[in-house]
Amino acid sequence: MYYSKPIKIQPVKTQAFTDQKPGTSGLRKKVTTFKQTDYLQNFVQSIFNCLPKLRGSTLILGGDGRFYNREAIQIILRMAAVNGVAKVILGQGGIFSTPAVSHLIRKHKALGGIILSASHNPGGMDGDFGIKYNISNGGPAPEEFTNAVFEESKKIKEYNIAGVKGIPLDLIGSYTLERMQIEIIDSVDDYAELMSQLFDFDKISKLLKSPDFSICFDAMYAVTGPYAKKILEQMLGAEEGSVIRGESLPNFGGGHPDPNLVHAKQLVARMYDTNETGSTPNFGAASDGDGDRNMIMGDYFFVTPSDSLAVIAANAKLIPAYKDGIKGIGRSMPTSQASDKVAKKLGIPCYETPTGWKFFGNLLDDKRITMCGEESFGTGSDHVREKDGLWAVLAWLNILAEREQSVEDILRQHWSEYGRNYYTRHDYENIPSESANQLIDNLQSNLDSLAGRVFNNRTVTIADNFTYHDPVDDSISENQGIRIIFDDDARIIFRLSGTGTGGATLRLYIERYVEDIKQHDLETQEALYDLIETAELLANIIGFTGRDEPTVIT
Ligand code: G16
Repeated sequence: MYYSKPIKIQPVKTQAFTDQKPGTSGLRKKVTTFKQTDYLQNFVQSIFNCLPKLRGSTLILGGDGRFYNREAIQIILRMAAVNGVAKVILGQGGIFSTPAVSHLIRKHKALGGIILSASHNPGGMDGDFGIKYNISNGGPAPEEFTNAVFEESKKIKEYNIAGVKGIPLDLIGSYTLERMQIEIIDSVDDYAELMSQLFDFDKISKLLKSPDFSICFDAMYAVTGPYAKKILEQMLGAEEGSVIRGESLPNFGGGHPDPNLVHAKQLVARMYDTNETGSTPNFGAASDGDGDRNMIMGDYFFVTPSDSLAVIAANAKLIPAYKDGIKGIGRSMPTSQASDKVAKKLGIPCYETPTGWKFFGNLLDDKRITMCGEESFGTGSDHVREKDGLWAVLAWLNILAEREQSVEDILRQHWSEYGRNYYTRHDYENIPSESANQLIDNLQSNLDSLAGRVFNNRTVTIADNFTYHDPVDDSISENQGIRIIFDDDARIIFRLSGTGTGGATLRLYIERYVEDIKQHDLETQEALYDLIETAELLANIIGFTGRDEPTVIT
């Protein structure tokens, strides 16, 4: 046991900051911003001040291991200790993936959890850092709470922090800080145990040990490395080396831990054999900084996140945890409508929510949906209240083990049954916020005149800014993205990202549904060419941003 020396606490006087407004998923800023005197402390105290049940509570704490993770953990522990928290369950070395925190909050019936991550944003001393509070259902705090924290952060005058040194973070065991108990646990064990309860590990293991089947999982030097090594290699028997870039590094090896075709270059090279080794794995996947995102690939084949959700939902009964069927599906508004087709066939509802996992929480808690997903490489189910990268990987492996077909064959069969939703997202990153806002304002002011107009032979049926009415708590979220919907169900959507830290990112989402199997072989950008042209024209992207092409296409 390690006991810190108790000392008398005096609140520390502080000046409020005006920029601590949480975005799509918590507060994300440059490390340099977080390292300003009192910046993190103010935000943490603001969270604590908004938690009436904090005294005597248990909190889960951990982060994705990015630069500043360890210092931030020590600060939060010292603050929790003198703000009345009874117990903190902490991941060894300060590490937990986001879905692991969500699981532990639920398992221990904790008041909530604090996750330190800027997700897929780059790390390192000039990179990004982030902090997010998850509530007792294990999910991200709803807007009502994050708005209250922001209001608190603008008027905060003092915070409480123990004047003791921190505790050693790397040794599993029980510690005491002031009167608060700290339990340091293995970061992976509980999560791995949960996965083994959901999926058919015997079947997956047989597949992974078969000489005809190999996988490549790219952990992008981020948090999932140890999780994937333990689950895929040690527990399921995938060949050693199946997990690449599996060490967790504070700067993610200098890369951008975003699992997409642009940033997961090493995985893409293997799956398309661009280095001409003469062999490709049968299945490929990548996960992001904090382990909640996933990208799924077959050999020479990319599965869009929207299709991935649809395929997992359509095949859910093949997975032990969902063998009795699923109750409903949730997807964010910009996510393709592929899962709507599955829901229709299954005779279950499909809910359309704004971007942000927090909007699925009520639907999951109310048992209206079992699975949900987003175009932004997020997929998950009611097993936790976060999206879950490795869960999606295991779901796919379980389906592959049952169906004994390739990833591509499964997709082609899916399209032949449900039709294909061609889908792309174009990101214009780091544009001046003023230009981005002007572009959106301009679009907004033209919306009323769009219905009925014809562009490239399509007639606009709906042009609006998406408003979500939560069917569970009746809350209303406005301005969630501009939608232009056409008479053939094609859609063009514009919104500004809520997760960036520099300037603004314009996201343009394009979708077109094609039922005819003879047209399922088009290249995606080609299939959507006329809609992309219409979108650029409608928004005058070049005029407002000066950019004639996106920075990232997924
Ligand atoms: C977060 C949210 C997701 C959201 C994504 C993109 O993911 O949890 O729900 O879809 O951001 O948001 P935006 O388009 O506003 O950048 P993560 O993985 O960054 O936590």
